[in-house]
Amino acid sequence: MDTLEKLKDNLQKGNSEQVSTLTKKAVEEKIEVRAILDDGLIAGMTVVGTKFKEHEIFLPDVLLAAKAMYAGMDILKPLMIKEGIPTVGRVVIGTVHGDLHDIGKNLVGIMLKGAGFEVIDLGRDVPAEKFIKAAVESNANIIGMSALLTTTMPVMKKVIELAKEKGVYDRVKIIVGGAPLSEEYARQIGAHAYCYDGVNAVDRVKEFVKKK
Ligand code: B1M
Repeated sequence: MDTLEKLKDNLQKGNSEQVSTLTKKAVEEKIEVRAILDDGLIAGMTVVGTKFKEHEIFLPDVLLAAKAMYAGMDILKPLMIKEGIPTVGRVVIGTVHGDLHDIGKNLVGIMLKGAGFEVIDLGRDVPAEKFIKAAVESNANIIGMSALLTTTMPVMKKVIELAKEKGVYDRVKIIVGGAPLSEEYARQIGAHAYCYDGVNAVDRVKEFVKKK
């Protein structure tokens, strides 16, 4: 088994210490950060999701896997954020109200920081009003929302409606992401862009900031 396969395997088992050690090993082996993320950590988490859906594993196992995912991300974070890049725009980011999934949102935040954006991370379970207030107070260019549950996707629409009501919608671009979302859904609720992963989010945000 190579290092990435071991990483994927240990993430599934929720072995935080092993995940930390193997992530360091992968970095030492000069494996690209993107590959460590996609083929090691995210690949492991995808298997966890499938097994959880099929009742092969249970919530405590998913929690352990999430903890292990953070152990790996802690190693990669400084490598993903390049130093000394000037701020090219400001993004308010958060996981919507009722939703506690923040791994994807945090990854997107790290990548945006790495691309030179100032990121104001509101965390998870964020009420609609808080997104709007933070965007107004910080004079942000972008609001980014994440949702991982079909039951919390509609909260994004609430935030967009509130942005329209408060006159924020025309001067701030709203991006949305998360596993259950789609381009179609984003269009339906009036988001300016759907982003399928962190790299895509960085590209879309760059486009918006350039156009301003
Ligand atoms: Co839960 N969970 N979970 N979970 N969980 C899912 C989402 C689920 C699909 C699992 C399954 O059944 N297969 C399912 C949802 C089903 C549905 O809605 N139809 C589910 C469920 C049901 C639940 C609970 C209800 C379980 C329960 O209590 N019975 C519960 C809900 C709690 C709540 O939120 N209120 C719950 C709880 C949890 C944990 C707390 C244990 C844990 C989260 C820990 C944490 O985040 N700190 C957890 C986890 C880890 C998962 C899975 C296994 C993995 C999610 C993840 O982190 N993926 C997940 C299954 C799955 O998605 N395959 C599942 C890795 C991450 C890098 O990907 O988040 O998709 P992702 O982010 C990607 C892109 O989507 C995109 O870029 C990221 C990087 O590539 N992206 C954005 C995301 N946000 C973006 C924002 C952007 C742009 C791009 O712009 C702003």
